[in-house]
Amino acid sequence: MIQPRPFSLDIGSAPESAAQFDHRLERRLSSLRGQFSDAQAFAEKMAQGDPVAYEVLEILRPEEQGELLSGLSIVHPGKVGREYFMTKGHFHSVRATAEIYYCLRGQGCMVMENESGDWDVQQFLPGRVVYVAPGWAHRSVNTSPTESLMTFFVYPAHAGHDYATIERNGFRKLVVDDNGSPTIIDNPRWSAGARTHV
Ligand code: S6P
Ligand code: ZN
Repeated sequence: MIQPRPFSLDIGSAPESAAQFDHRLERRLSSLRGQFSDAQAFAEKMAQGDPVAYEVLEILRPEEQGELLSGLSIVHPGKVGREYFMTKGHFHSVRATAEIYYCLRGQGCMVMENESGDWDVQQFLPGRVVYVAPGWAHRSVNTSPTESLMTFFVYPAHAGHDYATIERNGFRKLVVDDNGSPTIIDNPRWSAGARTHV
């Protein structure tokens, strides 16, 4: 068992010092297969290699109530067709758990939706906090053409992850590049009928 002990992290001055983190997860574009609306653009991008779309640096703690999990999410710049590189996105398995994201670098947005039919998109700018309310699925999108989007996240350690619900239909909304401007559009693949509660 990891004994509860206080600790501190330097994320303001040296967020790239990965040595502070216990675990590094790398997600390549292939792990987002089926999530981009332009299948041909996805195939073309994959033919050029399978780039790292994002990384997650985590502090490991016991996944139990009372603890908090925290770390850095780093979404690299890139596009598949008109859609920007993004995270897979998920609901928390324990729906009644929230999450805080603090943007350190870059620009982008957090796409969110709940199971009551509501959706929301909040902008990420350095210094801005985005609050993901309990019951809201969330996906980070990097809208910068050149810079990685770096955010610090913290959430209850017993939250768990439900990726399957999002993998089935994606999010209701997509963020696409419209002549250089990030624009929110409906996801043609999303259908309310196919959505099931877990
Ligand atoms: C976990 C938290 C983040 C994400 C990370 C990658 O609850 O929201 O650590 O895991 O931003 O996103 P995803 O959707 O691949 O887990
Ligand atoms: Zn989360």
